[in-house]
Amino acid sequence: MTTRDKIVDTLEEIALLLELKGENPFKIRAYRTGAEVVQSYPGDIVQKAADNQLKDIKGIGSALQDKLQELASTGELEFHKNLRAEFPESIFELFDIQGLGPKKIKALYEQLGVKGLVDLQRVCESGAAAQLAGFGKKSVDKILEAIAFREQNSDRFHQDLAMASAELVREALQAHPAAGRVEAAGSLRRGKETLHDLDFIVATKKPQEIMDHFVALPFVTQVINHGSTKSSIRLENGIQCDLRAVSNAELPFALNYFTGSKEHNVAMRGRALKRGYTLNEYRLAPTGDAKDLSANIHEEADLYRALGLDYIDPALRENTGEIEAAENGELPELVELENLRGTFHNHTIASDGNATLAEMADAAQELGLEYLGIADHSKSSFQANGLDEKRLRDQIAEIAELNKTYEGLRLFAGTECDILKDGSLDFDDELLSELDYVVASVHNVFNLPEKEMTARLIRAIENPHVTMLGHLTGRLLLKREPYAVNVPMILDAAAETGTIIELNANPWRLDMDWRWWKLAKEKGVKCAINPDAHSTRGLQCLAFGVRIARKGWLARADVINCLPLAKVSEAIAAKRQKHA
Ligand code: DGT
Ligand code: CA
Ligand code: CA
Ligand code: ZN
Repeated sequence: MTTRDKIVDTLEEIALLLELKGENPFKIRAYRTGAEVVQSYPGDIVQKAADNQLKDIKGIGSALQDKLQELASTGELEFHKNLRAEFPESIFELFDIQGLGPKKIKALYEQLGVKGLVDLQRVCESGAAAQLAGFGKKSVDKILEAIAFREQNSDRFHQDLAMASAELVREALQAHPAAGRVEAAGSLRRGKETLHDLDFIVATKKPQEIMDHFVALPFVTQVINHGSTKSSIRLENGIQCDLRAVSNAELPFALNYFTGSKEHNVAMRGRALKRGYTLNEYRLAPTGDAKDLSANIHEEADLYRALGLDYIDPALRENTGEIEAAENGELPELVELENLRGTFHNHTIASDGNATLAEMADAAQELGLEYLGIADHSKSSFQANGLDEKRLRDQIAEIAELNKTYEGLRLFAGTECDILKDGSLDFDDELLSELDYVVASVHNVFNLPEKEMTARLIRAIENPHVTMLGHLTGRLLLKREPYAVNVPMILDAAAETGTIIELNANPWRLDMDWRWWKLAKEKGVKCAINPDAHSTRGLQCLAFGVRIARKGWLARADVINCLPLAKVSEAIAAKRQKHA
């Protein structure tokens, strides 16, 4: 059976391949839009497609309807297969390289026969790539750096892919009649920003049966290890998944151990020893005449209690003070997805998004949000079709009109304003003052020395119209390093001026990094969890943002988009008013 994800992936792949062929942009956009629609459609779109019932769905033209029917009913698409056959499989590797878009990939492929990463490295090192129009020595050096970076990180994955895969595995395991509790562990459960492999624990009386079932699942492409209580497989997308089978009684200990982190485990074991116990993945056993507590431990919470601790949420298990806080009853009550009432920093077709204002607003309402901030790019981001003054003023008016038509949803008019090289902003203060809020972000000149970059950001922070700072370090996880910036100095400036810092929830960014949020919170800096959505589906990235906020010890009170509409309106106006 075809899944929704498979359809979405296929449509997106077609769009990429058509770009490589230099096809008409409208045609390409039709596939991208189709992918969005399929992804976000509330009903069973796979069934509808198979039944050829897509006629009334906006965003799916007649040509696409036929293709979707074929795809949904047969699991394959002739058109897609033929397209793929025109290019080598390895061509997709090139899309993971920072600085390479479809145009450059096309030139490399057609003129130098570059079929994948190995070829790319060769033509960059030989000097051949530098001869191509639009390349040059500098950009070739950058590509070589990007290849090295990619290779260093080739065994790690982003959260979105990992979570989708984990869901698949969990369901397949749970389906086995001998499976008791099935729990995700490891970095997935801790909500790490990128992951190396997935770890699952299953409670069962028949471990061998579960292992045999696991290694034979339909999406397994490689069996790395097949044992009687532990096995490892590789999924179609390259992700490794480890499974351990334990008894019911062992489950809390195994779950705790395999959730990690290693550092947290070491601290827990040390604590147990001091209290007269050994702790491992199977049990907590008295070493001397301490009382045997095993009979009382059914859940992880019981284990923490046995060691004199409050229950520690997996997000916090990085040995960065959580054990001391748990001992003293000082753990924060972490923010939850359900606490979010709205969000800022979202794009529309006016810049580089692919949904209209109204489509974004509808999607936000469907998610149950009370407010949605629109922050399209500013004019210097011409590559993202940034708005100039005139277009932004038109958008402000359009948002005001739309606000009259919605009940229960308020749109905020904002901008994602470029911070220019010297720290000045892309729009003047007069225009900025007409907006409800401003996200200020760096989108070019990433290579300044730390001191200059920090001064650049602080200058932007000192502008009373800058409500929040977007994606603080510009990193693209597993693709582009963060630029150099002194984060504590930025936090001080933000605290002093009342500037909010964004937690960009896109799984490629997750920026500002979770390791800094505890410090930010101590300094009184507020967080905005922003999906940086470029589509209606992009709004769902909020869930990734919340996972990272939890890793950063943030509570509801630290996150401004947990505020109801009236309060958040005050919060985003506060800085400006202070300086008026
Ligand atoms: P990853 O896979 O690199 O994204 O991160 P993890 O944390 O999932 O690491 P993984 O899969 O190697 O191991 C899962 C957990 O098992 C880890 O978080 C803690 C526990 N663990 C693994 N090896 C050791 C070890 O040598 N000592 C201790 N104390 N715990 C370990
Ligand atoms: Ca892991
Ligand atoms: Ca593992
Ligand atoms: Zn941005």
